[in-house]
Amino acid sequence: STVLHLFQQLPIEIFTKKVIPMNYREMSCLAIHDISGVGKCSLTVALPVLSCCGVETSVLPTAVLSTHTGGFTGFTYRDLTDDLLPMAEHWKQVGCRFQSLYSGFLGSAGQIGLVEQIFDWFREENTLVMVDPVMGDGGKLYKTYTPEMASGMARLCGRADIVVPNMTEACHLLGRPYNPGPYTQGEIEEILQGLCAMGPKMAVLTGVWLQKGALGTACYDSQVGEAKLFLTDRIEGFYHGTGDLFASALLGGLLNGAPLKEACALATEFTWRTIETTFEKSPDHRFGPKFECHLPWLGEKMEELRKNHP
Ligand code: PXL
Repeated sequence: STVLHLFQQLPIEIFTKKVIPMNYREMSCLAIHDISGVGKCSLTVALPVLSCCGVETSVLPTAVLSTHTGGFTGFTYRDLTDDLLPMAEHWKQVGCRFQSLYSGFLGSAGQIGLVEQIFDWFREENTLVMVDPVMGDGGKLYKTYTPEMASGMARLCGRADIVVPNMTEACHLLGRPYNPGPYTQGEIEEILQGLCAMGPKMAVLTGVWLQKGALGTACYDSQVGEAKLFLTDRIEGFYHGTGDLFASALLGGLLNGAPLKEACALATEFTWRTIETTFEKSPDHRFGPKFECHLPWLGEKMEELRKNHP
């Protein structure tokens, strides 16, 4: 019948019109992190946040864990080091290109070297490379982090356009003794400039505070030459996964056209909103930040950015 005929035609029309070659896409990202099944950090945070920001995100999982390593014991850990280059090679074969490359938690010194190589393969003239040098927090290095990884992480940061360490990581990278805070504005600026001296054009620091009751982030764009601080009311407690949440939202803002300070302000507010909900509603913060209900807010902010920075 005619109806059946039309129905059979329809998918052919749609498919032929929608075949788009997998070439360079604006607002795209290759996210290189582990995937921890429970605990909401790394890829289980980067993927939803970047998608919400309108960024087409591909993932290169460095390891599969049952949970993240912060606060849980007995977690499983499946290392995927041997899969990294074959996966990236396949993407090269099928013509993948990415506007941004974003690395986070890495499991070994060997993995850091492979990520450097993958950066080299996919970096183009205008690629934005973000390195979150995930190494530790609260003055302590994570259980999986070994001293051999230090020089590799410094090298990887040197190849980034933007780095996003917390205070623990920044001090470790710069060989400074860890200071639990409070910090002076001069100290914060010195650390940000020290990070940029390692190679990246931009540095963003999390976990900064000048006085009790406040906590936030600071950013420095060496091309603009000014540091900016973004402070929010401190909410007591320790919140796993919020560094990844912040870095992902920051990258989303930058890819949507925001200058660094605007992206940093937005990502700081998004993270603070999430922490507030986690504080109110989560009996056990190890299970991750309650960010989902704040994604619509983030999505709206990204739409505003696209309108204001076409
Ligand atoms: O959020 C950083 C992170 C990522 N991945 C794994 C982790 C952590 C922090 O503890 O353990 C596996």
